Amino acid sequence: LDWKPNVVLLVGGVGGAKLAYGLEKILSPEQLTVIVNTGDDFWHYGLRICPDLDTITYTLSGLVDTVNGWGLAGDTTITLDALRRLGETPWFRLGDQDLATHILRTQWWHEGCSLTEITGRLTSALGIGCAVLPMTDVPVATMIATREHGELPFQVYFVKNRWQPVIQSIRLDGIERARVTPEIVRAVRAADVILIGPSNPWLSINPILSVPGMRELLTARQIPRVAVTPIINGKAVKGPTAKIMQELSLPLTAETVVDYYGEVINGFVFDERDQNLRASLPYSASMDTLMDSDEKRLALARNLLEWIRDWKRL
Ligand code: FO1
Repeated sequence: LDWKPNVVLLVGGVGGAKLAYGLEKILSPEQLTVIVNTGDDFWHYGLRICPDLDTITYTLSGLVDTVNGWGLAGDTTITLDALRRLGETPWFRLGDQDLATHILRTQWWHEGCSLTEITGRLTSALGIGCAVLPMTDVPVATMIATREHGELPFQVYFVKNRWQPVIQSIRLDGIERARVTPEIVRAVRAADVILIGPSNPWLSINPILSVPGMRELLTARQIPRVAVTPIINGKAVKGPTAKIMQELSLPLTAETVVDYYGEVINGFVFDERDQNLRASLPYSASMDTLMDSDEKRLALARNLLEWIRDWKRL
C-alpha cells in the first residue's frame, strides 16, 4: 500500500476481528487503533470477562481458535470438568489457558487499573503493536428483552440460550455514565479514515456509538467514515444479525444497515454479491467482503484503503 493513513476501526467480535487482522498486516502498528464493544462484558465466577476485547486480542496475536473465531487455539477445558465435579453446570466455555487472561484482568481491575490500561498490558504482552481500546472504561451491560424469558443479560441470551429467544428491544445498562476515553479522543482526532467493521450493528456497533460524546467525536471529523456490510445476500455471515433485523421488522438488506448508521458514515461497502444495491451516500462500492481466509482479510483491507485513497476530497 503506497498510502499510510491513520485508521480507526470500530468492531465487535469475530467479524470485526478478521478485518482488524487484515489491516494490521498492511499498516504499521502506530497507524491502527481498534475501538471495541464492551457491552458483552460480564462477571462470571468472580472473573471479569471481555469477550470482544479478547477475540480481537487473540486474533491479532495469531493465537485465536480459528474454528470458533473466539478463544485460544488448542485450549483445554479441564477447569470446567472440575467445576462439574463440584456440582456446577457451566454454560460459558472458559478454556484453561483463556482463564489466565481473565484472572490477570480481574486482579488488575481490583487493583484499580482502567480497562484501557489492562487491555494495553495484555495486548503488549502478546506482542500486539497497534492500540486495542475498549469503547469506554465504565462498565456497560447490553440487556436483551426477549419474548420468551423477559430481559436477559447479553451472554445469557447469546451463549446460554444460543440467541434463539425473540428480541423485543435492547437496553444498554450504565451507558449514561459511560465516557469516551482520552485514548479514543486522541486516536479519532489523529485519524485519516474511520472504519466500521462488518460486525452486528445492533449488538456490537450501537453500544460503541451510544457512549455519550462518541457520535459527535466521529462526525466532527470531515474524513472518510466507511462501514463494511455485515449482510451478504440477505444473510449474516455469522451470528444473529439477520435474525434480529427480522425480529425488529426491518428489511433484510444491507441498505437497512446504511440507514441505521445514518450520519455516522459517509461511505459504505456492499458485498459484490449485492451488486444491485447502491447507497444514498457520497461514496459506495462493492467488494468481496467474505473474509474466509487470511488472504481475503488482507485483500479486503487493501481494497478498502485503496478505494478510499482515491476518493475526491470530501
Ligand atoms: N461463544 C459461545 O457461543 N459459547 C461459549 O461458550 C463462548 C465462550 C467464550 C469464552 C471466552 C470468550 O472470549 C468468548 C466466548 N464466546 C462464546 C464468544 C462470545 O461470547 C460471543 O461470540 C460474543 O460475545 C459475541 O460478540
